[in-house]
Amino acid sequence: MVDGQLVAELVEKYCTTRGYRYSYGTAGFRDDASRLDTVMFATGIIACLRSIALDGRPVGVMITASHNPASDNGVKIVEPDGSMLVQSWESTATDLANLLSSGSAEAIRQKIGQLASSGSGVRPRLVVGRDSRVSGPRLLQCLLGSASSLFQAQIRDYGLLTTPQLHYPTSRSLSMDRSVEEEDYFVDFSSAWNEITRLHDVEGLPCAGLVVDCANGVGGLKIHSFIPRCRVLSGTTTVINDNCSDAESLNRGCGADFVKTNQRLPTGIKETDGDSRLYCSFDGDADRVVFYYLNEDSKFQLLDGDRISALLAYFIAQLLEQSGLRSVLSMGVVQTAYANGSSTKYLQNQLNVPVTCAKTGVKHLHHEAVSNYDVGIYFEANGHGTVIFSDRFHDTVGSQTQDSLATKTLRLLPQLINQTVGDAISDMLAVLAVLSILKWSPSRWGKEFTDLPNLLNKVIVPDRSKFIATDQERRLTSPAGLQEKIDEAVSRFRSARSFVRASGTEDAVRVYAEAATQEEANELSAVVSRLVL
Ligand code: 16G
Ligand code: ZN
Repeated sequence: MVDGQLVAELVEKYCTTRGYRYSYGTAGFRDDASRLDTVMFATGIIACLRSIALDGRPVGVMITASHNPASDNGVKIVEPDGSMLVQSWESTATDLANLLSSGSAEAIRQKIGQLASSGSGVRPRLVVGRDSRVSGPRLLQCLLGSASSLFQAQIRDYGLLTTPQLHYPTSRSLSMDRSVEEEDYFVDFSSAWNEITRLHDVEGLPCAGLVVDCANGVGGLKIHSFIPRCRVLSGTTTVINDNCSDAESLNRGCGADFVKTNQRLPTGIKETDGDSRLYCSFDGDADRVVFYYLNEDSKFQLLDGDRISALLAYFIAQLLEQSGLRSVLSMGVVQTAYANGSSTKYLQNQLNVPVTCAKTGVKHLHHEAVSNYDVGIYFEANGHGTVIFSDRFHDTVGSQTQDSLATKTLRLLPQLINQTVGDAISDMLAVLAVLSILKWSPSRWGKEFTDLPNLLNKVIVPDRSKFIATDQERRLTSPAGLQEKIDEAVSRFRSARSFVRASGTEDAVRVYAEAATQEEANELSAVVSRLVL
């Protein structure tokens, strides 16, 4: 039995935020860092219980607030297979955090005493990492406060990591007979890159060079260790916004979210640069990436997650065709309601690739990709995504007797693409490999289809929980009558589509509108935004 006095002391020391309501949302707990001590202590307990429930298999904990401002932070739990915490445990995490925040001292002592004694002799194992935020080390102490003191967990703290780097050792710890090191991650992905580019005799990029904007986050630190290992890239890559020691500059005027949301260049790149390089931006924890280039008029052209899906689908469909496997293995793309209508049409009509729509949030897309396809390509428009290859894919491609270039390439792709979770570094390599093999310049990639003009608006409402969506968030069932009004508004515009959904990360609702012209998209957005208020 855990000593009640110890519980009381730990709670007093680590759970100083009281009377606040927490919720384990789309990407874990996320909030202003000053309020997260209590929730970190709760997360230490939940992560240990999850590991115990899985017979002591290692559970990951990543401390990050991704693209949010430097003053925020957050935490998410990773399953031993590298996927996100199973959904059924999310409410357990929320309930415990709220009990620690608002429960009576006696209720807290009893609950923690009971939870900490339920280990049945299994010692939990945790794998921990954090992004570059200043609050990270302090919040880590709160996590250790419960995991070490109450559960005597075996903890491997990797220090500064990108989110996908944390997923990597979490999912590999059991299959290796030695401890997984960060070096293994670098070696795995750089070897796959070197092998695939050698196989195709790639000696240069199909553009004047590559510029990587690291959002002044942890990705900046890691990319400097990674790029020198990669043939072709080491001589052609410029890294910018890589100052993760300047805490306040994180995600400020730079990074994937800034570029996608504002549809403009980040700090450090000027339109007058007017060159034919390919640019990409990571977000603060380097789990997503968007690309862009400057066209002949030096205008910014975005190549977002929809474009990445389309490029990979085009390439992999071609490889499957050349290997005689197009009708043997199923390939499909998973998008969210935010995907541009043109990209969906392109995939379905030009490439003959089935498209499934999932709810926003990586776990939903991942699930659809795994459930439906042998090659499941999924990207949110914001650049978050990856490709999943099924066991049947590996068996079929592995047992092909003819060893064509296409088949060899199909064997290498799953090593180049981080299948556990979206990964800015690995996704960047996949895109660069495909462009180099196809000899497509950035503008050639951009010409595959033309986006429908669109606008994403944020509306602050008194209570976003009133907005209940259905049909993968494309329609509302509540407030009553609102969807009918949106339908009526949409019917007045050409090639139009609009939907409203409550944000999972901010206290607001989002209004998406697309139409034949930018003026119409803007007008539709304004009309629907007024309906929401
Ligand atoms: C989270 C999701 C991201 C999604 C975003 C939507 C993960 C790891 N992250 O950041 O994929 O696009 O939420 O935010 O799932 P929203 O609900 O505020 O629109
Ligand atoms: Zn992120």
